[in-house]
Amino acid sequence: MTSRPVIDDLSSFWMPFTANRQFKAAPRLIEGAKGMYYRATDGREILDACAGLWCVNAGHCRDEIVAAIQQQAATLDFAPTFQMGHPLAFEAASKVAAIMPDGLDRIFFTNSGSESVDTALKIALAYHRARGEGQRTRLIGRERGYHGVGFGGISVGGIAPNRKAFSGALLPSVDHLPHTHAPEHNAFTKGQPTWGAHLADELERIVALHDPSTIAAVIVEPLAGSTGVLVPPQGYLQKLREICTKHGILLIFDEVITGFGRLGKPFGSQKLGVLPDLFTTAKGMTNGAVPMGAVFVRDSIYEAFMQGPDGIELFHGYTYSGHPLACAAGIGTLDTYQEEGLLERATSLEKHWEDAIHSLKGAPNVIDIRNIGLMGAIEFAPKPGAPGSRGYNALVKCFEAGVLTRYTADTLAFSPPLIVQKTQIDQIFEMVGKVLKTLD
Ligand code: PXG
Repeated sequence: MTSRPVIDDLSSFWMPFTANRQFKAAPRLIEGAKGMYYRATDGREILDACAGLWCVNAGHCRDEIVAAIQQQAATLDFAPTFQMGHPLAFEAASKVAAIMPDGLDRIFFTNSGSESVDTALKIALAYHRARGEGQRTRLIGRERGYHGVGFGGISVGGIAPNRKAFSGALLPSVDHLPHTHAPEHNAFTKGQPTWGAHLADELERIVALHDPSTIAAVIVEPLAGSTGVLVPPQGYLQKLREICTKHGILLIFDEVITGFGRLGKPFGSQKLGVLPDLFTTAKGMTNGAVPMGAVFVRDSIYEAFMQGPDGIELFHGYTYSGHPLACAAGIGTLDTYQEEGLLERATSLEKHWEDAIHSLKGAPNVIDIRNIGLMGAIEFAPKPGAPGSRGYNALVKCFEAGVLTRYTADTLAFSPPLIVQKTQIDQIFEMVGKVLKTLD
């Protein structure tokens, strides 16, 4: 295959979550990838310290996944899953159900994290209605939560800029828990902070305010990822679980980032020791190779839908739910994870990772470092008069130095592919350390 020439017209593509003018004036373009590395269009190798966008958990262009997608594209490109089926969708669902905690193995396929979130919220509402509790319509999210960009997701989400332009059209009947970020108590904590479990008690206050019988579900990321890796305080998720159970409220964990090995167990809730009633996933499910997401649902929730008269039980779904290419990619990905022990590998690297990232304590402007599993974040003091500029400049300079990171406001986030070697972990933080010395 001949490679295409590098494009010089950047005008048509309206880039997502990007300062388009800034980017197009000084683009950073990637044209290839293998294993732990991207290749930029100028030929430089870039060490991937964030698994693309938290999704390429087995590393890039893995042979088994590539072959599975290629073969599937030539065998069955598309088949409907509305009133029809194709075997791969059932196989993919069963395989992934096998790594789920017992009792949480009914799977609704989507194409993204945003769709997974909106699907989970709709299942929660429809579940209560199916059981004769249709008055439970209220949803509780959390400040700083990121649940994608659908109207449901931004309504329960707590990222102010993502809501601002749409504030007149958000879902009604939503309330928010306070976020758990408290650097004044928890700065430089390794793993889960000891301070902050009481923040979950706010749920009792919100529940009492609205009356428990009106509340359908609470949705949180077990660990808030894209807002800057906020590790939940010890005991916090347990309290949320207890309060939800007490009041008959469904607990939804958004595991779009923490799913598929990021924290050293197949799912974050297993690492953190609390099981929700529904999970949302996407990212790591197909190693980023084909868009796919899924909602995992407790058997008892699924069964509640199967009690009525015969007919369509849930009026919801996507043309591409269970798309053959995504299913092939998902099966190839799961096989790769299992053959290489990747869903647990973060556990054996966690200490090395923790030591490496915390070695940057004391670097200029660093006010907090936090980590768990193979995730971590470095937070900077905002530059007076220019909040966010240190985070953005750090991202650009890291890319120039040869390492891909993510930033949100003044926080740099890290989540490398789970195949990362210890020497590469050391390289990541050496390069970042050098960059931090140059930030103004
Ligand atoms: N839930 C969570 C917890 C997420 O992190 C979504 C839902 C939405 O997924 P989709 O596939 O619709 O994008 C996400 C996505 C970042 C970054 O830079 C994070 C996400 C997406 C893009 C960038 O931190 N998270």
